[in-house]
Amino acid sequence: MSADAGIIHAGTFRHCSAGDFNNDGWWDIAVGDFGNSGTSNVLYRNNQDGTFTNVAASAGVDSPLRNFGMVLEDFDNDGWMDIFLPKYHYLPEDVNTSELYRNNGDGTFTNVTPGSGMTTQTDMGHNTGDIDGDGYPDIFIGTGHPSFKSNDLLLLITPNGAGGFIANNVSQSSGINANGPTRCHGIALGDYDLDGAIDIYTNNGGPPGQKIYIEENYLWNNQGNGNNWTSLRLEGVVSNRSAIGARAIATTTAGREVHRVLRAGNGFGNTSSPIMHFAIGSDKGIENIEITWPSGIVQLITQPPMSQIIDVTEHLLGDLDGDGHISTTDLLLLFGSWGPCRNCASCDADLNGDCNVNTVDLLILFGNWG
Ligand SMILES: [Ca+2]
Ligand SMILES: [Ca+2]
Ligand SMILES: [Ca+2]
Ligand SMILES: [Ca+2]
Repeated sequence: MSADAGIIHAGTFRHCSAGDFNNDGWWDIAVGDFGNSGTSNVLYRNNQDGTFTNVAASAGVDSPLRNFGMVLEDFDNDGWMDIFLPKYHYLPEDVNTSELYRNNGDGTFTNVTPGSGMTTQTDMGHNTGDIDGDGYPDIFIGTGHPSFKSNDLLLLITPNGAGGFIANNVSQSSGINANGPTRCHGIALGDYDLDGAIDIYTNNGGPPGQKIYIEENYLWNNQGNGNNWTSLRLEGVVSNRSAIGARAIATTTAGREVHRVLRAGNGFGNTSSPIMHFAIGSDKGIENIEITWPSGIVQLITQPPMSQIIDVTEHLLGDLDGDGHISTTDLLLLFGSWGPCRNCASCDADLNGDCNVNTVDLLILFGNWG
C-alpha cells in the first residue's frame, strides 16, 4: 500500500508528524531525516486520492542533516501549521541549530531560525504545548543521546511581530534543569492536577536492557502564572470516539484566536493529554470556540465557562435521537415539535435557533440526511 500511495522515499527517518499543512482538509505527513549523506526530509502532501507527493523541496523544508523529527505545529495561531525541526548533534562535525519555519499559507515555508534564539544541542525527545499559558505553543527538547547526559531545554515561543519567532530559553529559570543532565527520550504534556497549567513528564534513560542507562523519570508540576484558560474533552459520535483530528479555534473576548488540533502524538517518543487546552494569557474570557470534527461537522460553543474542563460530544445538527445518524426517527421527532417552541432554550428540533420549528429546520435536517 505504501508504494501505491507514493510513500516510497528512502532515508534515515526518526520520526514523523501528521497535520494538514496546506489547509485543504486532507492530512499530510512530515518526516524528519536523520542522515547526513544525500537524503533529506520528506513532506508528503495528500493528493486527496489515496496518494501522496513529496513537496519538501518546493516547500523549502528539505533541510538535510540530523533531523530527529519534523514537527507540524501552529506556533503563531494564524491557522497554518508551522514546522519545528529538532536537530541532533551526533558527530563532532555536526553543529546544527534546531530550526523553525513559518508557513506562508501558499505551500511554502520560510526559515525564520536566524536571530530567533534557537540553539544547538542533541535533540531527541521533543514535544510542543503551551507551557506558559499565553496561547502560543512552546517547545520542550529532551537531549537523550544514550552514551552521555545533557540538560533538557524549554523554549517559550512567541511571534516576533515581523513574521518570525522568538525562542526564549527558560531551561534554567523554569527549574527543569534542577536535577542536572538527563538522557530524555520522551516527553508527555498534560495538566494532570487540573490547575490550568500544562505539566511535563519526561522519560529518561537509554536503550532497554542495559542497567547503566536506567534513570529516574521526572514529573514537573507547572506552578502556573494565573493566565486564563479553559479546556475541552471531546467525544466523537460520527467521528472517531477520541476525536483525533479535531480542530478548534477559540476567539477571546479581546478578539484573539487560539488554534488547536487534537493529535495522538507529535514528535519522537511522545504523546500528550487528549484534553484540548486553550490558555489565553491575560485576555479575560473566550467569546466562542468553533470545533471542526474529523467528520466535517462544525460545532460552536459560545461563551464557555473559564478555568474548567468542558465535556463536548459531537453533535450532528438534526440528530434528535442522538444515534449519530439522521433518519426517519429524527424526521418524526421534528414533526412532533412542529410550530412555535414552548421553551426556546430547550427546543431541540429548532435547528436554526429562531424559536420556531418549521420548513427551515426540515431543510437543515434533510441536508444532513444519512
Ligand atoms: Ca493537506
Ligand atoms: Ca502558523
Ligand atoms: Ca506559550
Ligand atoms: Ca497543572
